[in-house]
Amino acid sequence: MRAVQWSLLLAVGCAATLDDVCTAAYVKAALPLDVLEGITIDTSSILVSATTNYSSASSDFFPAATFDYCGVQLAYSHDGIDNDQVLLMFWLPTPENFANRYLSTGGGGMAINSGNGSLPGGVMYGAVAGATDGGFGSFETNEDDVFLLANGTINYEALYMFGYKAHHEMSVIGKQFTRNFFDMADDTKLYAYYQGCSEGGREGWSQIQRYDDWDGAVVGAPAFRFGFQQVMHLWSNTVEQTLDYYPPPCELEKILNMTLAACDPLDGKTDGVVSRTDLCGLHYDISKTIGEPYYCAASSGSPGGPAKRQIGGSPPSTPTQTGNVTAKGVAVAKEIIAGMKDSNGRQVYLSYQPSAAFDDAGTTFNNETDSWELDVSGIGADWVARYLNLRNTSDLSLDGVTYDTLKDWIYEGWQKYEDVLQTTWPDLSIYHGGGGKVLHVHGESDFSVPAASSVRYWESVRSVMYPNLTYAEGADALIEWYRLYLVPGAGHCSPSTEQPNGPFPQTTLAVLIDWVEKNVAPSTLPGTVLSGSEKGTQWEICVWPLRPLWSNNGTKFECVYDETSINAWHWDLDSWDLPVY
Ligand SMILES: *[C@@H]1O[C@H](CO)[C@@H](O)[C@H](O)[C@H]1NC(C)=O
Ligand SMILES: *[C@@H]1O[C@H](CO)[C@@H](O)[C@H](O)[C@H]1NC(C)=O
Ligand SMILES: *[C@@H]1O[C@H](CO)[C@@H](O)[C@H](O)[C@H]1NC(C)=O
Ligand SMILES: *[C@@H]1O[C@H](CO)[C@@H](O)[C@H](O)[C@H]1NC(C)=O
Ligand SMILES: *[C@@H]1O[C@H](CO)[C@@H](O)[C@H](O)[C@H]1NC(C)=O
Ligand SMILES: *[C@@H]1O[C@H](CO)[C@@H](O)[C@H](O)[C@H]1NC(C)=O
Ligand SMILES: *[C@@H]1O[C@H](CO)[C@@H](O)[C@H](O)[C@H]1NC(C)=O
Ligand SMILES: *[C@@H]1O[C@H](CO)[C@@H](O)[C@H](O)[C@H]1NC(C)=O
Ligand SMILES: *[C@@H]1O[C@H](CO)[C@@H](O)[C@H](O)[C@H]1NC(C)=O
Ligand SMILES: [Ca+2]
Repeated sequence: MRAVQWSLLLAVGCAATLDDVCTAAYVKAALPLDVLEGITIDTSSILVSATTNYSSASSDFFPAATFDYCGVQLAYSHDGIDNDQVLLMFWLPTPENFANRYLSTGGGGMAINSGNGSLPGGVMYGAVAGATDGGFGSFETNEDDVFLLANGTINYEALYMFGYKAHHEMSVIGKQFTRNFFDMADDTKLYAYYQGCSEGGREGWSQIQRYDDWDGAVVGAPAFRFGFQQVMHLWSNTVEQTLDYYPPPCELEKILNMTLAACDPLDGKTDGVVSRTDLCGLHYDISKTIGEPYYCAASSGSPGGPAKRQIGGSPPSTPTQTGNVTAKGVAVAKEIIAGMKDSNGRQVYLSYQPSAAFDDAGTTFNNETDSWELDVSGIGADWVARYLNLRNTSDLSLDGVTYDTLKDWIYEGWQKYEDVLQTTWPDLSIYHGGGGKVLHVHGESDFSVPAASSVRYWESVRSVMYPNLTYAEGADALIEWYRLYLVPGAGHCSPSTEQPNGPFPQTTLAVLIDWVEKNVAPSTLPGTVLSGSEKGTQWEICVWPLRPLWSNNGTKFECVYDETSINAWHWDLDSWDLPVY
């Protein structure tokens, strides 16, 4: 193909400009038509446009930058499937700025991409950056919109595209397209990367567990162990129903605020950041908040009153909330943090760390009864209604639902989607064999995907891949290529509003590039305070299983090995006979 089209692919050296290469004819000549069996690229589908002096704002995952790029959208189909169309979006740097790099980007929630939002994070490092629509109809269409063909009938193609197929196809096509576009010699190395958080973190792991498409991946707060993770969102609601107490949000916020204040100094530095949620859990009893007064001003929200807390929905208006923290409120908070149990008291799943906000526990105010009521988590409801019950609805009643019902739902989702969404395969020998590296980050105060979920997976990989080594030897061996960093004070894929003085690792892809291309391994991960009075302050984030600790009144920082704290992150899920990776 390249020989035939040589005339179009000439001079992509230093001499070529964006205008030379950012044309439909040039892109058409660079399409990797035969790169994957079963895939046909639609050569008439190409959209090409050059953008100069594009300014992308500072985000949690990359700093601000200004650059020129060539935007290319193309479509392909799977042979043998009717009416199939998958869209890919690539942003390509100028020939001058291209640094022999390719980056795949992922989505969030039930989206397989973040629109164009993550693409600057590649182009600014001289990488071609790609996003896929998964074949769901458009870049804006979420997988749950197309998951059912009819009530009772799963759209398996969409499911498997979401699960792992679409990303593999994008990487293979995107890498060869990059080589062709920049006319790379066969013996020139193209470095391939990935960056994504939440569902995007799960998408990253879906590839690392199966392929060696990438040299390095940045995976944030992965929403993996999907059968557990989605039902986890219903745990707080089920606790409220079981204990028959629906706390005003302000009461839980007060418990949270007092927890933060009490646990902040336990890491050795009083800075508004709970860097050691493990010590918080071990040493702070939230019963101490009982009787403390709380106050939250009334807020006006969307007209129409109570609405389910769906992603993107605006909150309903709430009245002024005043009172004292109750024993019942504390009982609800304690049960949430203690994690899901079955009716025999055996542990079903892990939970959020103390210091995480109680988002899943949000209640809704009924202005007719003048009371706070159950407000079922939208993510949890969508999972059970759609993916387990196969009904075209996001509504779910929790009437009659017990702790054992949640366990049944987990088992059903785990088994049904084990090979496509669960995404906790612990043997990474394919990726590791290909020389791949992983930087895995997770906010320690994550309120949506428990930080302990990432710790559990890292531990599963260690114990499965290095079964004959001691814990320390196995950790050392794993750290050679897969590092986990718990980010002090951070929430879900961003800094938390309650701990704005905490850092966020904004330059992780740059760190990964140095590790992959220059063999500069990060002993600590750099983090930056991204807002508030401490904005710009630099932090070092410790590599798991080391834990941060200040001494000398907060002036000396160390990453320490603390077995009691490490053990506090490990949950014995004794409700299950099967291993839970
Ligand atoms: C590029 O954009 C910046 C700000 O966005 C502006 O100040 C500058 O003049 C622009 N440069 C060109 C060449 O258009
Ligand atoms: C994404 O980028 C492409 C290429 O620059 C552009 O055509 C498209 O409008 C962008 N989409 C959005 C939603 O901004
Ligand atoms: C599901 O319901 C939505 C409206 O809520 C509708 O647009 C869509 O066509 C329905 N899908 C199926 C498969 O019935
Ligand atoms: C919790 O702390 C935040 C930040 O200081 C404050 O804005 C909020 O009002 C507090 N909430 C309660 C219930 O005290
Ligand atoms: C009470 O809520 C309903 C919607 O549930 C809304 O229409 C009504 O305006 C509210 N009344 C007051 C007094 O806020
Ligand atoms: C809250 O506790 C204070 C004492 O700390 C008491 O004076 C007040 O009446 C209590 N308020 C309520 C609503 O129970
Ligand atoms: C599919 O299920 C939803 C939710 O139960 C229901 O509202 C809808 O009417 C059903 N659609 C059909 C075509 O039966
Ligand atoms: C661990 O040791 C057992 C028994 O000596 C051996 O069969 C197995 O291959 C070893 N596993 C690894 C991963 O080295
Ligand atoms: C400890 O540090 C805090 C904050 O920097 C400071 O206010 C305090 O005086 C210090 N205490 C001692 C004993 O040095
Ligand atoms: Ca602190």
